[in-house]
Amino acid sequence: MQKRVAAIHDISCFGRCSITVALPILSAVGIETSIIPTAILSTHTGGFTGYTFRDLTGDILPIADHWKTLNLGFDAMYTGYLGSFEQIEIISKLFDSLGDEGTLRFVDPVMADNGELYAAFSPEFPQGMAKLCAKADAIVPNLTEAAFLLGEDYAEGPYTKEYIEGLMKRLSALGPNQVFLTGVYFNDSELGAAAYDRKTGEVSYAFAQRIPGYYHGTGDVFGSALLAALLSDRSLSDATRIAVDFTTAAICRSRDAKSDIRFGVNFEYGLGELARQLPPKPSGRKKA
Ligand code: PXL
Repeated sequence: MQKRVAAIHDISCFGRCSITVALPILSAVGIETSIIPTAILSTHTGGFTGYTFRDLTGDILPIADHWKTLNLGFDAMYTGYLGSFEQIEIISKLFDSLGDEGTLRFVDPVMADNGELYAAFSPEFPQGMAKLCAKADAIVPNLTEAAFLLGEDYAEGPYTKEYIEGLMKRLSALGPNQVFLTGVYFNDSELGAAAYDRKTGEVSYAFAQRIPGYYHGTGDVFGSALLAALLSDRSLSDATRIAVDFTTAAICRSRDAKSDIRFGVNFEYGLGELARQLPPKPSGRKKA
């Protein structure tokens, strides 16, 4: 049986992030990807003005209730940008009602970057998101989100191993067994990700050459490639390395093409190679 993911993110109609990134990346490696859209926006909110925003909070439970009648199983539930504070509680319930013991609950706590909360989120949002992270098996915060989840001050880099590993351990104490931290750097020439598994105690790092500029949607490219690799039964360190390399290659293509940094990155040209790296692994789930 083919693996199946429920991707719970917004639809930003233009600007390659959230569902327009998760769907193609997961599909490319042979994973059936169903979606629950949290909101529809004309573009993402990073750097654009005048974007439309339709909150889909009222649609989530009816979609899930219909799915329940189909007795569907999911190998993973992957959450990202949420459309309202209430969705935290709703999705937390979906983890129980749509998920089962074989479901990887994979939470990207999308809410902040560069030391600041995104415009759409209230100061209470991080505490709510910490509760959703408590029910997750794996979380993928950037360094700003990590600090907000823990109620700590955001620290500017370069970082130390002690700080990064302490942060990952405190985050896993919230509940998730695995923590993947993005935006990690120990010097000004390299940038990457760190990973921690509470059960094994394993810590892993993957770095690449730092590319100047802030490219939008890269967290979603990283999270989607990471989930693709984990569901292809890659180890913590292999999956982190694959996701860092896939994301860096996409950023390099967009830099070389001198693309507008708001338009997202060219991950599409890397999908063929990702598919070759991650041949599909069948699902052993019990439900349809
Ligand atoms: O890539 C994260 C993201 C997703 N969705 C929306 C966003 C952002 C980041 O700004 O605005 C709508």
